[in-house]
Amino acid sequence: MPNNLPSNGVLGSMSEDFGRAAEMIKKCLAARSPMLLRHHGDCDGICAALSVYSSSKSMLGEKEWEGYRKKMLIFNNHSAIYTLRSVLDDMELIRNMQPASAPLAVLLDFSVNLESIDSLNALKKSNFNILIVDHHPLVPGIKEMATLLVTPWLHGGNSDYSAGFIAGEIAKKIKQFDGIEELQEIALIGDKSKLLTRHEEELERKALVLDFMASSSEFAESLEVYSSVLKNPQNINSIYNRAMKKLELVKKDAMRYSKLKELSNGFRLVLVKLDKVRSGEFPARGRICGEVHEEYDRKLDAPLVTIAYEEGVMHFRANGKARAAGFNANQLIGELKSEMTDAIESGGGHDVAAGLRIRKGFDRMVLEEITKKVGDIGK
Ligand SMILES: [Mn+2]
Repeated sequence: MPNNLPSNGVLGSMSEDFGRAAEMIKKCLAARSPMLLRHHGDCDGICAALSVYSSSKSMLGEKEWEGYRKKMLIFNNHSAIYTLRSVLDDMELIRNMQPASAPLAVLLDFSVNLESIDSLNALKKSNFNILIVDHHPLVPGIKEMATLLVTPWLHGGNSDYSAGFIAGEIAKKIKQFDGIEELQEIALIGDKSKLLTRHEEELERKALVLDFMASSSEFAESLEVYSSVLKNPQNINSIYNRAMKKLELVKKDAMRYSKLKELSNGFRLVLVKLDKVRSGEFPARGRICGEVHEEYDRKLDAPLVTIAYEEGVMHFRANGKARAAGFNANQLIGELKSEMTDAIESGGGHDVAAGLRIRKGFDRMVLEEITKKVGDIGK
């Protein structure tokens, strides 16, 4: 298993940060200070949280852990944004524990965006130590908010080093536990990282199971539950089969409401009308976009951008050829934000996968502008 994981210059350059991050967590545990563990609610974010959780448990040992566990506040963050509402709740809950020393906030796979800056600032002003482990493209001002920001972007890497992968490296320096490397691999699969040279089928199944559980309200959002399901092949099988069935149904529906356009610069643009697609809780809208995108990508040999949209929201996916030809979703969103300030509410993501929120009444205008921008690439 470990030989399937990447190791190269980026990781070497990050290793000092892995050590510092592990020290922050170990120090908090040793002082029995409260720890806020907030993670993105997807496969990658859950793997990241499981790494920190299990290595902490392993460091303290069964008995000490029992006493400490209630001082670790764990939350599933349903978007990439740390809202003010969430941070105020978090701060109050921690304050009620009357911490003797500075509490630690560990933010995993989310919050590295302009929309979260006010929340990070609130934490900072309340004397929290802040450890952010993320791999989304950086925006100015975030690094200064954190006590330590661990991201591949500060070391010549990119989003392919997913948060769950990085958190696994940190966990190894807190305390080893069984299955760290498996979690790292599942995280990379979940975020479609290009660092993996091969995918083990069993781990692909586990990645889908975590995504399914994270978005279905019938499962408690508990790290213990995730962890015990991952260890039970029967649970994996039955949840995997349900997830696949649902995924296939929704994908079929979404394909019916998709339309392929050929632009004059050779780019292909797929538009998916999401408001017609009924999915319920799973798969997430962004994932539907990804599934349709992959279906077209298998058949076409061209730069391809897929946009799935419904009122007020757009999801983007692009293939390697589009990226190589000059498409960058995150950059495109940045341009829209500055050029159409009235229309864009928020947005961001990775180079080839991102999302956008649009103010009421502007959908059409924004879609036209994006089509134009994609069609102008390379001209
Ligand atoms: Mn991620």
